[in-house]
Amino acid sequence: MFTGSSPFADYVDTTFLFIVGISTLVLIGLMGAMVYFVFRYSRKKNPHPTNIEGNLPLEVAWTVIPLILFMGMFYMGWEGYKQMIDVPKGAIPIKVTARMWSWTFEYPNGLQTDTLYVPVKEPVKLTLTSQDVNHSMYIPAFRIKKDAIPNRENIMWFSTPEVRSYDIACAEYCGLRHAYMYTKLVALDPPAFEIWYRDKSAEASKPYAPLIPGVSEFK
Ligand SMILES: [Cu+2]
Repeated sequence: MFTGSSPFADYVDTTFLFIVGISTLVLIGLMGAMVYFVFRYSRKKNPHPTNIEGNLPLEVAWTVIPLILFMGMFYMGWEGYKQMIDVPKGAIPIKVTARMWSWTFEYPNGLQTDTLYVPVKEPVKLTLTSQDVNHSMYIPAFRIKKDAIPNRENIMWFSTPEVRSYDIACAEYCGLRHAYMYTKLVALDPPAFEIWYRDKSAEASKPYAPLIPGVSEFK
């Protein structure tokens, strides 16, 4: 945990800690008050129940403070969501098809692979769908997840910070081999990516045109 990447990881982690922090404070406050009342108003100490009629400042406080806290959580969640749906212009479009129990990635020229190769630091836009049941594409290191649903296209985007590989998992129970529905995302240097893309396209007899503008100088 907290070694995430992609443009969202730090923001998601901060939001997560913020919510867990507030929840912890609320838990401690509630439990503390409960235990205090159990002793303070036990039968021994308070044999005759007192009837308490309203307390305006207290009622305003317990309405307004949680309202501010919860609106704060909502705001942070909304801000994060906006970053995730705001796909940068020029992102490399890749189609993702899920099925029981594997993933296929299709590049703009029709080249298909079962491992997702991308150039490092370039924004990538995934369009997800499914051939059978509901799946969900989850890249834990990037803190992003999106459902892949039959007859529907969902969008997500990311960019990778470094040259390395990352896990991709299915996060929606989709049958017997759901737990094995893993693949990898491999981030390559832009020239290495273009070489990979050119060679794989040639193998699959697909037309090749560079995906990253300005990276045509590789040998
Ligand atoms: Cu699945």
